[in-house]
Amino acid sequence: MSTLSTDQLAQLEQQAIELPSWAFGNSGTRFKVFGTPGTPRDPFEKIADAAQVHKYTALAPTVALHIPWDKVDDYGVLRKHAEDLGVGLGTINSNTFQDDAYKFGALTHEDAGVRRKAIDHHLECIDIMHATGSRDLKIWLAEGSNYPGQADMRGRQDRLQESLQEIYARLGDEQRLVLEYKFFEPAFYHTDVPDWGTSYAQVAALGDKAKVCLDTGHHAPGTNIEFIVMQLLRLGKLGSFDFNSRFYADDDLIVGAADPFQLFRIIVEVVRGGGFNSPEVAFMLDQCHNIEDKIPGQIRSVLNVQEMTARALVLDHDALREAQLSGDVLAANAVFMDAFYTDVRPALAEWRESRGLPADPMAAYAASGYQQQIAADRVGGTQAGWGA
Ligand code: PSV
Ligand code: MN
Ligand code: MN
Repeated sequence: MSTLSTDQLAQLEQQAIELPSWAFGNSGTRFKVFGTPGTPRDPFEKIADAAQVHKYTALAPTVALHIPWDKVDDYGVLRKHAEDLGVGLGTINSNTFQDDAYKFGALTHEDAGVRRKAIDHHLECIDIMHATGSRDLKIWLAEGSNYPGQADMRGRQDRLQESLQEIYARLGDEQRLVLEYKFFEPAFYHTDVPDWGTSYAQVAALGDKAKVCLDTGHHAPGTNIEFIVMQLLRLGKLGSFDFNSRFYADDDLIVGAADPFQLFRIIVEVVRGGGFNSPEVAFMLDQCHNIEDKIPGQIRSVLNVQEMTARALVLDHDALREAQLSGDVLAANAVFMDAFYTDVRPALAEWRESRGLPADPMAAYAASGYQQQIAADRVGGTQAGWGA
């Protein structure tokens, strides 16, 4: 008998994980950016690579763009290119962190002229969303200060709200704004959107079309991220996930690599809170592949999410509830751990084959020759954007 029921497999079939275009570009640290043979030279090639991930997994039907890294003359043409390859364009990510004008802030800046420039960039992103058919505008802000006394933190919150209101007012009826938080970096003393509470307060003041984006790498060590997931779902404000792994800071490593148990715990709360396969919650990767090949890195990542989702789905909620109600701490924990330790890999491999997919997507991609082909065809791939 399969480890996974027909109903669980039907739920897994609906799973969609958006890929970031920047995962396919070269990236690195402030010490060195290592180039990878075959790296895409433009947004069209990034999308072609992303389509490979979907081809072998059926898990990644959309690709997120980052503006201006993925700027093109005609987004209709880019959209058609994606659709011809079997994928769609997803979230549009704004960028107010690579321009000299933003040294002391963008949406929070004291100078109205700088705020205008940053707001206009977001309005341009919304125009792009209309052309790409994207629903979500994702805003991550690199704003804050390095020294106590440097900035008027209160004034910056007020200006942030004002700027966001102008952006929010431009959204179409079907569009949303998701505000991502991050506890530090590049600012080291204070960050203007450091935590879910601040993001929640800012988006709650905007309206229903504004939600919080939770990036798994953006918390202090030891943070109970699944609690935040539970709370945001409870409040109806969890808009999206940026999945990745961290050991030390914002490491952007492969999701599920550092702590698969944490990923499992997060997905258990997503399922519990009705966020799984809900249009309200977008699942996205936000990763870099500094030393490994990028396409297999992304294949590994979506498979990790699928595997932990399958384990979360086999959790016996009735048994868990019974143990909780009877105050049987150890029994409750044992039910929880039983699900986590269930090896769903053979059942997933069999199920993939039954749907005409490769049982082992990593091996199928490696055998396809695509990696060798792009290495031969593409010369001079670009960086993901950082430092570009
Ligand atoms: C910077 O921390 C960051 O990694 C954020 O997580 C954004 O989502 C991403 O860059 C892309 O802008
Ligand atoms: Mn992120
Ligand atoms: Mn990050």
